[in-house]
Amino acid sequence: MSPRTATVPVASRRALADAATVVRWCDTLAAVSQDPDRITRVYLSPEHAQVDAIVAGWMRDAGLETWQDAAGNLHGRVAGAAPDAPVLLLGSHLDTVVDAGRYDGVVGVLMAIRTVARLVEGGPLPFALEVIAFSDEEGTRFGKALLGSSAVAGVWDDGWWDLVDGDGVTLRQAFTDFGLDPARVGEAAVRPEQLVGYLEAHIEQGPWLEQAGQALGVVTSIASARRFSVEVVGEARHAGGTPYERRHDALLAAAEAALAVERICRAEQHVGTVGTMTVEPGAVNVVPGLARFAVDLRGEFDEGRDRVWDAITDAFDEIAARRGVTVTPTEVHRAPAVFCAERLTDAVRAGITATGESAPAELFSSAGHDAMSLGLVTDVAMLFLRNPDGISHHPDEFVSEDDVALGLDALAVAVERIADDRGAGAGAGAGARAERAADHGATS
Ligand code: HGY
Ligand code: MN
Ligand code: MN
Repeated sequence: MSPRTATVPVASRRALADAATVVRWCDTLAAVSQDPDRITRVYLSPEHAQVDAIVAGWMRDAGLETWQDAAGNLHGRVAGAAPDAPVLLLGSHLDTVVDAGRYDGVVGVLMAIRTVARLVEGGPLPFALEVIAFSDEEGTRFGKALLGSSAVAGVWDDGWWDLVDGDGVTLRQAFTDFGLDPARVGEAAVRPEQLVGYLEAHIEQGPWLEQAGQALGVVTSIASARRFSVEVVGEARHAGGTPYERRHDALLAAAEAALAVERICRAEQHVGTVGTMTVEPGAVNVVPGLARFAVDLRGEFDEGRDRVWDAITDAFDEIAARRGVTVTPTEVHRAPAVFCAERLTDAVRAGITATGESAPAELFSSAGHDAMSLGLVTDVAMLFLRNPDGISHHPDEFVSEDDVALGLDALAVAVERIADDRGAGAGAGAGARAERAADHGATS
């Protein structure tokens, strides 16, 4: 990471005003949760509908035309200079993990809305600007991540319909209950030939920008990921009368397996996490006969990720044989590593430079993002915002209003640069429109 530059980036008055709006909106949406004392918003839930209704109102107030697509994602668009103009997509997600922070995904959607409002004040761009608020990036409810953006990318897999949530509700049933038609999910797919690309602003969810003393960073690539649910079947037995030699303890086998995930990933410079574990029958005086746990595995490249997974399954096989249990992984999610497009990362870099940062930080994203789905059909780039202490997926997740403001200036200039690069004379030069818009305060 490049050292801190001599100049201290300063945000425009417009960006500072918009950042205050964005942060206030994040606080508003934080109150929309299935749990009274923490933030949890999952796909196809009443909270999904509620948060989309609120954000759609903000989109319309900013002059965007809004609609919900066939997979439950919220879209807002302003037209380009010509009716058949291509589309530049911006956005992020509004769903959350359990007991989430209030900025993961949300801040990127709201920054996109304010950026579109700011740029169109100078008249239409050579492309339409479309903000997408994806409805399921985390995979919290059904285990499979990126459901919303997978539909938009046209890679929906009908095998997902039978995924079930913690209450045994299938994805198909949840779709229908939400008022969507499973047979029409394909209609959510964008037409790649119409796209200029996809830009996503997001908190870093790591400590590196803070460590580098920088507010913003440009993402080079996004982690390759796989997720598994693992079932361990042993034998429930009496806790008192069963000698160790006769035990097939599913919990202890699962515990060893979880430690093997950590040991192998540390050794191979990957990250593997066991985030959930359940045990049955779940009685103090019964040797557990069944355990289930989830594995989240990530790496910079698909090949390395798969090699590490092979080593993990070898360890599972050894534990199973030694303990006389079965250990059965089932893959529930897989996303290839996505490498951001130079054409768009150059624009993001120009945006960061325009804020006064002479050596924009560049970093790999070990967090997954909707840009991974969009990267299957168009060029993508991401702008990261400093995330103090890297705390995320936690109520203490934070991003400063000043950094949001710098991010808004950078995003506006990045879009302008993309417009200028298309040689359409959209502005007097990269950032010209953004500069003009910066001279006066936000309109809402
Ligand atoms: O899990 C992730 O990396 C992202 O926050 N969904
Ligand atoms: Mn997340
Ligand atoms: Mn996210």
